Amino acid sequence: MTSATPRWRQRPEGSTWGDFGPDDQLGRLNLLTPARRRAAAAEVREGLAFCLSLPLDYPGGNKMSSRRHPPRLTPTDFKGQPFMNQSLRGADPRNTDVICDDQVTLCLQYSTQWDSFAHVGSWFDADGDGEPEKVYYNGYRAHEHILGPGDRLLAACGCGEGSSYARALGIEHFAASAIQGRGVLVDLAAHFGRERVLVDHAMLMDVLARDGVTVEPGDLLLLHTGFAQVVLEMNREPDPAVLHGACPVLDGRDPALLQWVTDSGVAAICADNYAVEAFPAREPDGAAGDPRAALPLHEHCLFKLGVPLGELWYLSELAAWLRAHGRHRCLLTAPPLRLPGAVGSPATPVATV
Ligand code: UVW
Repeated sequence: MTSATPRWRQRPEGSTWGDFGPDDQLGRLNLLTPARRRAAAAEVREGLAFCLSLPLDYPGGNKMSSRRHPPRLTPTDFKGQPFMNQSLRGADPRNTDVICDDQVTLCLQYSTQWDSFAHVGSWFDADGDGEPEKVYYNGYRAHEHILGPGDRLLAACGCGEGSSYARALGIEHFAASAIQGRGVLVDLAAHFGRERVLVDHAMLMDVLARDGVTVEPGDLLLLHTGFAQVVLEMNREPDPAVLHGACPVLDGRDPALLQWVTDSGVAAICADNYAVEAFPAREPDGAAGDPRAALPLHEHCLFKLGVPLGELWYLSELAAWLRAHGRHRCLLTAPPLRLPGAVGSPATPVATV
């Protein structure tokens, strides 16, 4: 989506807006260059592949988030007939074919998922008129680019009343970029176990040092916390009381941690927990009434830097294999659905070692 006039006059402090081009919609995924993909491919030594997705009907139910429901499969309809186990003999008695054809109602951020940059924006005075407005990465606007029910421009996208549609920053841009590069796994679960621990910058650096993990610009960071394993063990009946207190989470309120995300050059952060960071984040220092993000790591990554976040990935088998073999890296291939206008997407990421 090219712009005749700049969408912003001032950018958030510490943001990368404009650095990848005035109309960029990929952020740090721009760092996944051919050279970096070749380096990632060099991590393939055994030819073993790991599926990094949960079954998409996990966690189960909607107790973890009342607005997100498990997928619901139904058959497509053909002239009033559900198209499951349909014989084609009706069309021609010689036909031996039996056909099934289905559809799904899918909350795109229910299970293993990517967050696009349209997932979290912020109130920010991008046009410098002294009044904040609702904006997203690189200055794309609510109601002009990111559309929801009641937005006039929905009709121009061919969307019906009550629809939503990201005219910019939709997940299809990530899909078209393919998201393939070097995954670097940090095994927080191996150090902190299954207790809820807020991992700040110092703790993360300690884990990196103790495990000899090096993170380089353009790496896709994989944070193994063990949370998805606990979810799996609950067998589609998640206990929110247990899960809200389970496994390490990043302390998104730690400025040093956010600065490390900036300085490290990571292209994306993917975790096997619910939101990568603690949600709600701990209360910040300073006056209680000061504006602040409830999800500060989301704000830093999705809104300011252009660093995609992956959530509820399944990393336990990969983490165990890497640990057993004294390795930390893999080739990671993780495109979302190429679904135009969506703000999130399930993924079936594959790690190859
Ligand atoms: C929110 O629910 C706002 O975010 P996420 O699913 O990315 O944790």
